[in-house]
Amino acid sequence: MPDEVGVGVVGRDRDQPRLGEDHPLEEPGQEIAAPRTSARADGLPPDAEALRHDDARRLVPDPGQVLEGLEAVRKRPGMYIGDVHDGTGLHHLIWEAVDNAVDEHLAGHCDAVHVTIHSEGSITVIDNGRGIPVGMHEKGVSAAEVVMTQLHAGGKFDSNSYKVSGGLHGVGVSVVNALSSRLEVWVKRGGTEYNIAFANGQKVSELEAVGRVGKANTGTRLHFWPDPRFFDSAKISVRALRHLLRAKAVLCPGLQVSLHDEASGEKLEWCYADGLRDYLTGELGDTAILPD
Ligand code: 0RA
Repeated sequence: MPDEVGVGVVGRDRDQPRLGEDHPLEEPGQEIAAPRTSARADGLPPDAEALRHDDARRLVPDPGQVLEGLEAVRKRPGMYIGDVHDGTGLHHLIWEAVDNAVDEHLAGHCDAVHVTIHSEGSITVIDNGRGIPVGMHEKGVSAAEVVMTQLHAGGKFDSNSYKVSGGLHGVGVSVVNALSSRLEVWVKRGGTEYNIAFANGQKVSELEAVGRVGKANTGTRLHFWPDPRFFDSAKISVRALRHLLRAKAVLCPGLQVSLHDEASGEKLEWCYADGLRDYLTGELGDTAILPD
């Protein structure tokens, strides 16, 4: 049904954050920093750094970009990911992770994204994009750590080579980290596999090389455990995910999208070489298509 496809692309515009999403972790009387502002509403110095490309096209921290830490997300998750009560917020974590793969696809660097819902409720999203950048900057912070711990206040990266996919986004994959009790990141890039881990948004192990891979074997694996303290319902709707992932596949011709639900054993896969045309042809079956 065509309206099912819309599930993934029509959604609440996160440029219009929901207000008044009180959260149990929030302490009464605390000032809440407004998200996505170009100046810091929280009074902290605007010296947090994002990433930019340097002259040699390496990703380096960009002191010009205003970022917020993850505390704002943990205080008011609903403002960043939607309703935390009806399950849609939980799905937004997965969507945010998947959209990074879609961004890589749109940039011409990724043709597969695999989502696994593990039986105990954690989620793995694997893509074969370029891999989250792993370069270090002089303060000893890796680019991967910046990506996972800094909230991008006004769009992901200003680099011309990296665009935001769905229009719903802009805060980035760091919200997944902010709202997960644990997050493990595995990056394959430049012939090396790296790992870095976080708990409750805080780094618990440094980015380190954990193995060698072929140079052309690149990509990112995110394994995260959504923190049940942030979500009233820990139940992931496989049906909703199915619709979203199929919509992503329809809208990204050539992108192979798969979903593995470990609890039921169900494995689904979508790839529409010719996008919407293939999808509609499949839906219409034998119905005559005019003009021919
Ligand atoms: C920042 C910059 C670039 C890629 C990514 C982040 C990236 C993030 C995620 C999250 C999941 N999968 C991802 N894949 C890529 C651009 C990298 C470059 O210029 O080489």
